[in-house]
Amino acid sequence: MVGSLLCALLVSLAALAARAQTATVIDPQGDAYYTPGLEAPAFLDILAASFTISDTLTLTVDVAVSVDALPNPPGSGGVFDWHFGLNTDNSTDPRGFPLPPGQTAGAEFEVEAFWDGTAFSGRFVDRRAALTGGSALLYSIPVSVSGSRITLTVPAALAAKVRAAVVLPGATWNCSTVLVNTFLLGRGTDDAHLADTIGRQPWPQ
Ligand SMILES: [Ca+2]
Repeated sequence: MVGSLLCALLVSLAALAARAQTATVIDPQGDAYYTPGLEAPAFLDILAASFTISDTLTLTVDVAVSVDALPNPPGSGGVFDWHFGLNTDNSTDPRGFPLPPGQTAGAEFEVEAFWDGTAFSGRFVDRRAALTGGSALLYSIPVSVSGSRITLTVPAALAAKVRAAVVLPGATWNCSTVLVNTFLLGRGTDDAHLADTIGRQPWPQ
């Protein structure tokens, strides 16, 4: 009896672990511009982005060319940034990082890949502490590249924070590419140059 109950429980747990929620969005090619008339590089031109929720979070962005051999970002301390915003609660707008201290943005969490001219790195940011006077929490996360796809993986312990914070139906996610001329944006948004954007999308169901 105990054995069969345990077996049923394990089957249920396996089903829970296997059930992933995914959202994929397609974006036009040739629409990546820093400003009108100033074209951004094709590796910042988003063709598709996806967000999959299981035990971990997996976020992919497909761009118009391979990202296997990227140039140095222009400017001192510059990085290219493939960025996801996760807006788990549409009723709150945390202040500050990575924006200047007084500015707010809707995303409670950020997941992003950086290229600094030498290597890729991945970062997960929990911005919620800013709602109660604290500072954003930053974590390094795995990033991998293959051809024209960049894949970010949010480990289970961090993914659990996101899943627990989701307030449906207002939760959204978005994806954008950015040239950042100064790595930490405390100096103002003039340092960040948006290239391409997929606007807010419904949370994966
Ligand atoms: Ca595009």
